[in-house]
Amino acid sequence: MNMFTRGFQGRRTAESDRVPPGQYRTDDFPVLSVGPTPRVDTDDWTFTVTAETGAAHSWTWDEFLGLPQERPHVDIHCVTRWSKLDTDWVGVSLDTLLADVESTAEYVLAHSYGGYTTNLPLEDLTDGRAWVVHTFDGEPLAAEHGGPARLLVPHLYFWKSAKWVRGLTLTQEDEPGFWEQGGYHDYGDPWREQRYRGD
Ligand SMILES: Nc1nc2c(c(=O)[nH]1)N[C@H]1C(S)=C(S)[C@@H](COP(=O)(O)O)O[C@H]1N2
Ligand SMILES: [Mo]
Repeated sequence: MNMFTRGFQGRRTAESDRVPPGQYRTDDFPVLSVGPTPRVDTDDWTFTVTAETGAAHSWTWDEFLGLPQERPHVDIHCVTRWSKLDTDWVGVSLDTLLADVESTAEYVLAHSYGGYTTNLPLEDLTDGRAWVVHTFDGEPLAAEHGGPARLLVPHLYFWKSAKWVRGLTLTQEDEPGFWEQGGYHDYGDPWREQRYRGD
């Protein structure tokens, strides 16, 4: 069986090795939202990056769709212990969205329509590790999963992937977001099981 699996998967890491400690694999896509689902019309949608200097770059929906598009194929890990392998998205790399932003900030607070926030080191949004995505599995991202667009930062627990994202604020100081203020880990690396503050 093991030989067969290895032959079938070629050089790819075995699926069991892609599920972090304390997680189980699911093929479902559970919805986890703190409050009601905001309904954001793409005509009214903007995405704004605000540097610590106050300088801001904004994109309308059409401008955002006009940026180079990438197709991340990634595994996602929710702190409530489900992991979903091989998810397919379309969206814009944060490398693209941050390219013209002058900043020496080290942290980012992501803001969502509806008021949710989450904090990350700026570094974790660069080098092809994070996107603002608008399509899941070939379909426009459903509102309950964060449509029109959400952050996708698959190497951290999924609460860092802010749904209905409307902007990023770059800051010198780390400012805890919604769940981080509520006792979740500041960083949230699933491979180190950083679920709660102190883990
Ligand atoms: N705006 C917003 N983003 C959010 C959340 C939320 O409640 N509001 N929940 C977070 C949590 S805890 C998780 S696990 C994922 C869930 O995404 P999903 O509902 O698409 O599975 O979104 C994250 N992003
Ligand atoms: Mo979560």
